[in-house]
Amino acid sequence: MNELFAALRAVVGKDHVLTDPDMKSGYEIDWLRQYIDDTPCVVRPHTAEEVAGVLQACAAAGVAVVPQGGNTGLVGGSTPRDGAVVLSMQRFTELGEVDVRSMQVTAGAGVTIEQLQLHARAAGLDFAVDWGARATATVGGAVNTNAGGSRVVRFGTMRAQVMGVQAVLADGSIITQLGGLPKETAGPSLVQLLVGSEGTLAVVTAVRLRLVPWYQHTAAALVACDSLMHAVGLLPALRALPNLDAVEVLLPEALQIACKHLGVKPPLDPASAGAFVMVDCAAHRDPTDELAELLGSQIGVLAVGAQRDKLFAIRDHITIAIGALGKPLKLDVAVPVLHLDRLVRAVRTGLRELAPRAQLVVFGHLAEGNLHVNVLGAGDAEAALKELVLTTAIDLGGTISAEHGIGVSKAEWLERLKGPAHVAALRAIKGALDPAGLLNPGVLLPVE
Ligand code: 2HG
Ligand code: ZN
Repeated sequence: MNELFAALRAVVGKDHVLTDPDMKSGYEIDWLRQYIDDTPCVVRPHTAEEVAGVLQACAAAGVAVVPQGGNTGLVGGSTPRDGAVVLSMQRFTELGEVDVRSMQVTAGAGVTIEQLQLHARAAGLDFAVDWGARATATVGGAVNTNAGGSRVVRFGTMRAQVMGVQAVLADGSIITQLGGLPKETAGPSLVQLLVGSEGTLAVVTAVRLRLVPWYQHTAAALVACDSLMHAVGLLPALRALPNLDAVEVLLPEALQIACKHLGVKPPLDPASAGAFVMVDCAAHRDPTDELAELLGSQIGVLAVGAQRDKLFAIRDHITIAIGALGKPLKLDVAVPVLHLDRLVRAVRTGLRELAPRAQLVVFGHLAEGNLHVNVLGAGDAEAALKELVLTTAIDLGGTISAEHGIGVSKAEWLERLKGPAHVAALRAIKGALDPAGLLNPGVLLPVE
């Protein structure tokens, strides 16, 4: 190891190879304290060339590398395991000038989503992908998980924002595709191959991103629905709203615990409905009227100005509120929206049988049929519950990861979702780009 430390210091400088246990500890555990393991060291390069040097040094020592951004992942994809070195991307904080003609910007992998949004807004534009961990989550992590969040209904996932990347391959070679051409048919897109690759194919150092208009007028509503079916039934009317920006769903427990955590009175009594839909509209002109019209025939509250921000603060705090109550089983599934109700009914039935005292907290992104199934206090039943939720999602034509990624949490499940031919093709790509298995082993594909 000492030889490796010396080689790494020669690449990034001695201040950026952390071996002291206190200095390393924050990188060895994820924000929700779900995944924890030791790393021999944390390396913090600053340039793509330094990343190349780090990868070459680690390859020579036969030590694997776990790339890490803001460490807000939920599936164990960016915390160390089996003695791997942590490659922190925190120092890639460069933000290029916003090009208002092409509506694009280049951001370093370590730029946080919030920094990117503020930077875009200073130029009158915005960055579309948004979720609660925006202050810490980074661009690199968002690319690697194909992050989604609450505005996918309007702008798509991270994949739709990525116009180019700079990335370092396992052998230290550097691919730079930051031109941001909206049209190009020059073979398959290596850039898009890296989106959702969870640090297993390359280390993304910079990203060329699409920006969107900055809609400064917003109006939101919380709608009480008898059931999840009722919530799904609202989708056609919601999609017809000209300025629809987000359609989130909260089952009563989620509304309850987030409000309790924040110490605020729930805007609607959680016990009064089977599901709550949180809608956001954003436009260049006040969109309150369109939302008020929709609400006319529903039970709900309209929230504008500071009230709108308070409503979405409740939504943004659900994960933290759950985390404050314990260490949950966290699953991120999606099914065709028509089957959402069946999914939740199956989960509730399974829970009654397997862990009747456990607390179920379900919320998510209604338009994409994406539910975050969180179970607190499942104890020994966790594995059986995971099996139940993931199998049900697959059987209903859905997926075991809609936006959090596969990580180590669901690597064993990928083949059940995708089938052997698909996984063999992914393995072939991995083997071609990273023959020694240096990059994030155990993530996405189980170690053979
Ligand atoms: C969200 O939608 C995130 O807030 C986190 O995807 C979901 O905590 C979760 O399960
Ligand atoms: Zn989410």
